[in-house]
Amino acid sequence: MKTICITGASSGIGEACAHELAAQGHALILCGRRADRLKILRQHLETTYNTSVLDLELDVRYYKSCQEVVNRHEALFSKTDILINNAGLAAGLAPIHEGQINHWDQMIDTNLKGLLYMSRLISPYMVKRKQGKIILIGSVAGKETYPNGNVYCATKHAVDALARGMRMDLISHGVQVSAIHPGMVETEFSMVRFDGDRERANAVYNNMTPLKGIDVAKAVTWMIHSPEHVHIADVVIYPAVQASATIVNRSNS
Ligand code: NDP
Ligand code: 8X3
Repeated sequence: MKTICITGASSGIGEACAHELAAQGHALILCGRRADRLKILRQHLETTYNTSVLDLELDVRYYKSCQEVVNRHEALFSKTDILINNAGLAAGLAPIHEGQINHWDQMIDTNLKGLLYMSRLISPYMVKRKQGKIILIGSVAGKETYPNGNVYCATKHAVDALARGMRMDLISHGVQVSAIHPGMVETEFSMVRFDGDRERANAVYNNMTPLKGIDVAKAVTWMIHSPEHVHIADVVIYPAVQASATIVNRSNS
């Protein structure tokens, strides 16, 4: 049984990870801004799997909030075996000269700074115990760029760079850093990106079968449960019909 912290557990990939890992008997710390959702999820996981779950309302964009939460629950956070840095979003899809500053701030503050804050606060406990895994949820957008993806792609490229840099810094301390880079996953991601425009969000997955959160969660559990001598460092996972950020075969569905 491991103690696992998941950021952004209130929907999508993070929520799927919570289900999968609770089913395997792990103790969970679930973070996100939507406290109501996390509470319902905690109750469901506790009753279904009889496992220990702590739900924490947290906006990872604010270092002081992250610090306060980690300090308040230090007894638990100091035992974190695995940190899954999943909280993130794309806001908008616009050419650079039309991009909205508030979108850029939100993506940079969440995808990049939030990941850094949580890693900075929790990794010292792992270093002290000489064990731990940090899993970053990157994206195909961190391996390639695509038109109008500019700032989102930049944040995910930074996640890719951080995965490599953090891996180098922490390996001698017994801590592994891994990254998973999914292609298209049907979650709330596109609804968030297009600010609740359901038609636009649904069109992203027209005539193709995207990944589901659970598909990424399975890759996470594969990383977590790999043998002691194995470190799965970097994984790209696509839907069967996707070949790159922009190449998707929509002709066979
Ligand atoms: P969802 O929108 O379904 O989930 C995003 C999660 O992030 C939610 O739980 C949300 O919780 C949380 N979150 C967002 N902002 C914050 C914040 N400031 N503080 C704390 N939590 C936050 O999308 P996905 O599950 O798809 O996204 C999860 C990750 O996967 C993201 O990093 C995304 O970039 C990445 N990804 C997604 C892909 C896709 O196609 N869906 C493909 C590749 C990568 P709340 O709103 O309650 O705070
Ligand atoms: C999410 C996948 O292609 O919309 O990271 O960037 S994509």
